[in-house]
Amino acid sequence: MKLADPNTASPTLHRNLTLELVRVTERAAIAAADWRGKGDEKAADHAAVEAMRTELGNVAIDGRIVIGEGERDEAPMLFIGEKVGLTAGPQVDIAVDPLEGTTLCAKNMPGAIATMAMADGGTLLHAPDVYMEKIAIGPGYARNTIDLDAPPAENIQRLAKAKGVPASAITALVLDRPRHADIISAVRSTGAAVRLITDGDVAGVIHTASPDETGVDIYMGTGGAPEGVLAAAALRCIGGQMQCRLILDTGEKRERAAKMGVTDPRMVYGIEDMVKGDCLFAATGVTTGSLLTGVKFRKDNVIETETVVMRSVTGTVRYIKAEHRELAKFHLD
Ligand code: VTB
Repeated sequence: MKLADPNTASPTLHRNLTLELVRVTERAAIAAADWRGKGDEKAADHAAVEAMRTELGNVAIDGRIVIGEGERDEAPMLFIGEKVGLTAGPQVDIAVDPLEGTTLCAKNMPGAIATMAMADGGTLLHAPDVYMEKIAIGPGYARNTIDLDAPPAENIQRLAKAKGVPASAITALVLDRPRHADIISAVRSTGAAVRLITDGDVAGVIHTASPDETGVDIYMGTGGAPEGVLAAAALRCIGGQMQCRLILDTGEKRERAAKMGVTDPRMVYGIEDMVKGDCLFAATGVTTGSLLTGVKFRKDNVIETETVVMRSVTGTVRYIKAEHRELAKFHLD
């Protein structure tokens, strides 16, 4: 894949910031993990949000949340437009999902993560928390191999042709929702397989980037817009294609989006439209899933985390296993 020229790359997103992101998602994941299996989605989410916000407050950035927990009236913290960080450093846009998969965490099921992305100010899609149509594939295919507006069966055929395999060798990852019944049957009608997930499409999209490992070739369906921007940031770092459209199906949603600068409510966004320049992406496992190991609270008072962090300037992907021994800051009981 073509990487950014380090000489012209964003000076804001310097390499050491990657570790700051890791600290932020680690802290959110640990806070959420304390709520695993307690059946309380709200409490788990709240703990992650608060922890993420606190840790972001230590980072030397002048940050602005562009997409995340919701709008000011519905989200007390990390709301869209909120300023975060020490407000002393460079201006950056931040997309957050402090607990991606609140249900997974509350039920202690695989795949909950704490995740965020950071980019230069004004370069991440600024949009309300609405649903988003999405389609994504990994790197190595010709541009426009997929088309959000083509029928699902056609996208499978096009991808199979591009990969040089029969459609029956393709696997599509889809969120298991009644709204996806047509997509699921259309995909199966081609002979392709469908892998259903109950939640967590950020990891789902990331899985398309390594089909040999994950067995996932394509992601299709409707999920949250913040998750869409986060996944786009990850693919910006590791390669791949993605097309998305905000679902602005009421006047009220269109108005909210317009206030954030969305002038064309039907626009199809590619990765470069959602993440216009260099970015950093990080995710820490809350519950063990296909992407990351979850938080471990060890008997010897050590907390273990696993985080993946990516930087688009170089395309470097790091998996960071951490052992935390200074536990007071996590405010765990
Ligand atoms: C989507 C998806 C997320 O929740 O937001 C989904 O993007 C919600 O869909 O990854 P429903 O409203 O149909 O439940 C996740 O799966 C987890 O937050």
